[in-house]
Amino acid sequence: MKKILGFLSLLILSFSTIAQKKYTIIPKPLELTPLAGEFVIDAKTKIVIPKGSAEIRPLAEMLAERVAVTSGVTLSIEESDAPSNLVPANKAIVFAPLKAKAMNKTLGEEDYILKADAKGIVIAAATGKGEFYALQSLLQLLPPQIFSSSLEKSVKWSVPACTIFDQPRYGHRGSMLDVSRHFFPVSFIKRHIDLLALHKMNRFHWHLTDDQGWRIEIKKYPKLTEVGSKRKESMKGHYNDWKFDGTPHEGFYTQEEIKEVVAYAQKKFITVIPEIEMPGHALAALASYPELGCTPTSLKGGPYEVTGIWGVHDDVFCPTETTFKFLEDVLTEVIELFPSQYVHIGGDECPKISWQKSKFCQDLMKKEGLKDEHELQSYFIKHFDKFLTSKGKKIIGWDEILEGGISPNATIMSWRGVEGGIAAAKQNHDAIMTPTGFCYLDYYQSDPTTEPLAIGGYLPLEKVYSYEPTPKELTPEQAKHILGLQANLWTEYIATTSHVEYMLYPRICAIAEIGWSPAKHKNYEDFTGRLKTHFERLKYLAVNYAKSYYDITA
Ligand code: TNX
Repeated sequence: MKKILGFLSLLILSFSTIAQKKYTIIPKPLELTPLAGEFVIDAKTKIVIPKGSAEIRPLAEMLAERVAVTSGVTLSIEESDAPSNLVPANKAIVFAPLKAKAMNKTLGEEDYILKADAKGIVIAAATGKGEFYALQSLLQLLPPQIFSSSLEKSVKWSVPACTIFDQPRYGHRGSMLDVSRHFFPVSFIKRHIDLLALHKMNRFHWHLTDDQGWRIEIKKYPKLTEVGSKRKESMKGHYNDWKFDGTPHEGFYTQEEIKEVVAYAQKKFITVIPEIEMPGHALAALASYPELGCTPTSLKGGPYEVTGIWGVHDDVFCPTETTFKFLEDVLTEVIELFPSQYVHIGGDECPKISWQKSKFCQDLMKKEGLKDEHELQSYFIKHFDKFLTSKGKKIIGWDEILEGGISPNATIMSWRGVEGGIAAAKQNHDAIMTPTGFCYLDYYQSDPTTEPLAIGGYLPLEKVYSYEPTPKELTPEQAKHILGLQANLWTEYIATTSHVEYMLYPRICAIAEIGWSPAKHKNYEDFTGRLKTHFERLKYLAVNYAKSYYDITA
């Protein structure tokens, strides 16, 4: 008897794991109810969209395109008057627009419902964005070959039956890419955006300026790209033991290219947030326009140069009228290009030496009643907070902008740990969490002796996944200021696009799940179980994910 019971429970267990394996969506949906059966896409399947919906047609086309490329079947797209019935039928995949309530839920702008059974599929949302996320889930319910770029023979294009109600936990699910230390072409930025969308991430923070290169065309100041986007050579090797590589590095995005990327991201429901660094990390700008520094030449004595050395540099923007006018002009062009409500103005790692040595700065501090250089930095940031607020924008700054007094409308990006985010929330300011210990994907993900050279640190996948963005010490009211989290990729040691992907994947999948799924559902084993199928998807997408992780899911 015991033996039979044991055998039966083993059978049930293996059935349930098989059942679980069919539903391997990353990030994990809020509610997913497995059902028996499956829907199989074939030549008779049609896609139904609401009549005249300019927003939904492209989503139907995206689905049809995937199916056509991988299966060779061309699905018809039909318009219907009222495809708002939530009962799957007629071998159709129906995009149903829902205004308010459905399945006793009130749908927010990123929420969706997906129902699949043997008769068909209905995906429903109140907005195009919700429908888009439903589509991402539908693609992940299909076999991984759906992501292939060529015809995949002998695949059964089945979707396991289920009901999903899904909703994100946080509003900011971001990825920051540093294109200053190394430049990456528009084609790669678009691919990066596609992959973020697959993971239901919604913010792309584009770090466009730094000491090592200015990467955005500004019409009024052409030297920013003529001079500032080029450096003679770069540091090679680690801090303790480095040489110059003797190879020039350059690149920038024209305004036309920026517009192209922003429009592309919009179609994938991703907001692009530009970052223009100030007052520190400014050497590329100073090399282009030396009058923006506190001295005519660099503190070392020679001319300002776009540096190839990583780290923090002492030459920074001087808070003069000339600099303020320059940065206002730059930001005026920037906000024309980026519809994002937010503009990131940097604010991190600004050494104060040049300000301490400058008579102009010391006089300005006396005149304005500023007691130290931190307050001078705050005066600088507040000026641009006011400027951008007057243009209807909001600033984001790295957590150093808390020092010397926070700007009235600033959102804090907490990177030197979580304290900045906590302090911001306690002062009724919004915060985005990007602590180095959990979100810095430029850190080693495995044994440094076998990994490509990285900046340092140690941040394996499991540690990333363990991150909880809302600090316990906040009251529920204060916790509302935690807008979400972000994976940061600084690229001092990352020179190629395939290396970028190696550092991002799969760790950014964990960031995506933390941003989307409720904390109470967090389960590392379950996540890595789903990751096994996700690796197949990434393989078909030709993503150079870190293969070392494959074993953990075997
Ligand atoms: C600190 S994070 C920086 C970057 C570096 C990064 C390397 C931040 C706001 N500033 O300039 O690239 O560390 O991990």
